[in-house]
Amino acid sequence: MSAYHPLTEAEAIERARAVPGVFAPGAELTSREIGDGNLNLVFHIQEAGRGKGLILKQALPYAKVVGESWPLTLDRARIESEALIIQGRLAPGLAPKVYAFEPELALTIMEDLSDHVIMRRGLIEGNTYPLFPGHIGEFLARTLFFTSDFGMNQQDKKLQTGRFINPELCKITEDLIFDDPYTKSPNNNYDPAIEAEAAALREDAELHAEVARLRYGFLTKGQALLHGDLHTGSIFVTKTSTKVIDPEFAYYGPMGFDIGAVMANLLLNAAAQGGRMSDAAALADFRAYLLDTVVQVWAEFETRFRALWAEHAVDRLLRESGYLNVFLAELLQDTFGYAGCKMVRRIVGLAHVADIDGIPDEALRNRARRVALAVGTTLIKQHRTAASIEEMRAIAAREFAAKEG
Ligand code: SR1
Ligand code: MG
Repeated sequence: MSAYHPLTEAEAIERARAVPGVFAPGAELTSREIGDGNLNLVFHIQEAGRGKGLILKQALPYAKVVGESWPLTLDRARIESEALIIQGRLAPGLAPKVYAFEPELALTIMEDLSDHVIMRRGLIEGNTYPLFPGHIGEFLARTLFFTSDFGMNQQDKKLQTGRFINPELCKITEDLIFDDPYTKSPNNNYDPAIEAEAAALREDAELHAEVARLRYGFLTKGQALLHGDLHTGSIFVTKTSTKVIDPEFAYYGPMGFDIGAVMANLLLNAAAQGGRMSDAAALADFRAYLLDTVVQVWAEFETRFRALWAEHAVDRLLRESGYLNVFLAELLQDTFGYAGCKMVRRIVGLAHVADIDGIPDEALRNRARRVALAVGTTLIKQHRTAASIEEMRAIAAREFAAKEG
């Protein structure tokens, strides 16, 4: 019989106590279930009177956001813990330390990051993170390069691809991002006030043709081991530190899907701030910061990726043929397209973002949704001609002015 069962808080404390070298013997420990994501239980275990403790993350056999009617593999916990370990090794300091993985309980025990905040929350509150572009550029460049055919033994990469076959989690993405928003799906979830915009998504053949290309890329382009769900709710930050968490959607896919996810969530926050910040100068400043961050993330990523290529590219023909420039030009275009898809899904699809859904005023909330849809659909439609990251800044600024002006 399987030993799997959802842990009680008391059981979580006992598991945490068994991790050597963290808590004093016999210490009084408290547990709080803090999971606010869509899928898992998360326990925060602390010792009375001391700062940091441990995080225990346990996969549930169904999608928490929907309920037991949506069963979901527990193998995602293995994938997440293995991805965390790989990402932590490739990008030191940018992922939480994993202390233990207990497969029979689908349980990962990891570093407590409660001295950080979830980046989505920090941005909603109008905070800035000047070191973030360098940190996430480093994370993206190193994790994507060193798990790809550019930076990893190509036979080992094929074997590693096999360990990250993640069909159920990929299916969620395939449905929620690359299908549902463009059809009448029971998964969709949007305010009737934006019915006209939702209908336009369903009827736009030009848009469907571009989404189909991006969907096919997600299905087939096994370029690198992706995080797979790299939104700002999967990133913990302080002013000086960035930690990427939650890679349960990890699989071998197109690099632009991860980079685009970061861009999309910065742009969703920028759209949301139009309904949150009432002071025009403060709004302009914060949006300028967000759009600068978009540009810097790409620049930091590209600089590092080029340096890694110069020093570590394993493939002679790819290295010596000038292929890097061709690759990066296509990657930028993928980044635009996937960023757009990720914006659209957060407005009309199943799972939204608090940046926009938490805007108190209903009219401003729905205006922010229209703004986000306009930016997202433009990114998708223009992705195959994108030649510079500056075009992303320009598209966002233009749509903000057009829809709010
Ligand atoms: C049913 S899961 C919904 C969403 O939550 C996760 O964070 C992923 O973004 C997924 O698409
Ligand atoms: Mg997650």
